[in-house]
Amino acid sequence: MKDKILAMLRENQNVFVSGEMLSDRLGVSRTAVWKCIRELREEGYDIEASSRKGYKLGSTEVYNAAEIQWALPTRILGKQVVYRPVLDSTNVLAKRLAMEDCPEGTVVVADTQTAGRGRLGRDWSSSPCKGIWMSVVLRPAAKPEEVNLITLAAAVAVVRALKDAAGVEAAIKWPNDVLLDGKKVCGILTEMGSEMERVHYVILGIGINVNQEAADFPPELRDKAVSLYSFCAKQGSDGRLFNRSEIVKKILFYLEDLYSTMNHGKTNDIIHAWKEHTCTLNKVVKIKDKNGCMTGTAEDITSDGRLVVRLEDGTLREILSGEISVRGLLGYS
Ligand code: BT5
Repeated sequence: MKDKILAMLRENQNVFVSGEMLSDRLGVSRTAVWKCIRELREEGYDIEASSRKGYKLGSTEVYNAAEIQWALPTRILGKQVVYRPVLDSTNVLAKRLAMEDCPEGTVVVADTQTAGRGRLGRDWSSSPCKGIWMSVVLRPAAKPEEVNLITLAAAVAVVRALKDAAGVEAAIKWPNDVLLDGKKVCGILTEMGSEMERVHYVILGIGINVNQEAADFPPELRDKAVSLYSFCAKQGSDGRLFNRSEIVKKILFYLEDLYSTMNHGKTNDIIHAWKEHTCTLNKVVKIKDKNGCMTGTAEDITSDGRLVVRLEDGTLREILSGEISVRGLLGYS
């Protein structure tokens, strides 16, 4: 019944709905309606109550599984959403669920991560209640070496979602960073369980800085990290905070579209979309790998997502993973 009341309030967001109407429609007493309203308030919903006018749902953000699933326009992704106020890492729980055979498209979100992870054992700073820390379980019909494309697809989905949510044009630094104004607004960590030829599951971890102010980042990140909110505030926005559930929905929507394109073998569409948004091609890049450091120009990416770099001696090198710095970005001048 609580869900039905919430649905009716949502249909009339920011408008009063009378208690009488709610109790008539649902065939329950006004007291029962009031009890549900109290529970919804306890869950964080901003519901104004007036003895004359009834109940009005405000627009304060609520971030939980039900909110993400409300009017979610997907078929697979997000059909199961696991929300936790606090987790060590959403990737860790998603991996456990994947190993327990959870349905494809299961999404894990947390308000806070105490041990958020980046790639190569690095940390991911996850300020409480201000970012999107989510992981999606996928089971692609792909070979392990093709999984790179999922990271590229996720970066495109994030760029599209940020554009929808805030009208911003974010840029993708190969392979997994999404930047605003040259600073990192999102990082993606793709992990998989596989055999030589077969992928069992992929955990796509996406971290987005949404509503942080500069002071919410540890001092060492303040020059290289940015949130959607602080970027928009600098551009002269009205200073409103962003609704994380809405952004998660948009990401899942775009990701599902790209993922199904990929599963239908149209990998070129992913590459094409990625190229539209990248800030890496035709730039001088520094590559760090186990053999040391090399400089070259990023010329292209291959159909499986490797970066093609022309080194200073004129030879071409394909990079599958690892670290690159792009001249002009994140401290490489
Ligand atoms: C990444 O690693 O960018 C992948 C980050 C993935 C985070 C998500 S959150 C949900 C899911 N659960 C997890 O535990 N992880 C995923 P990498 O390319 O290695 O970048 C890590 C580096 O980015 C760090 O060493 C810092 O320099 C910087 N960094 C850390 N936290 C940041 C933040 N919140 N915003 C911007 N940069 C950050």
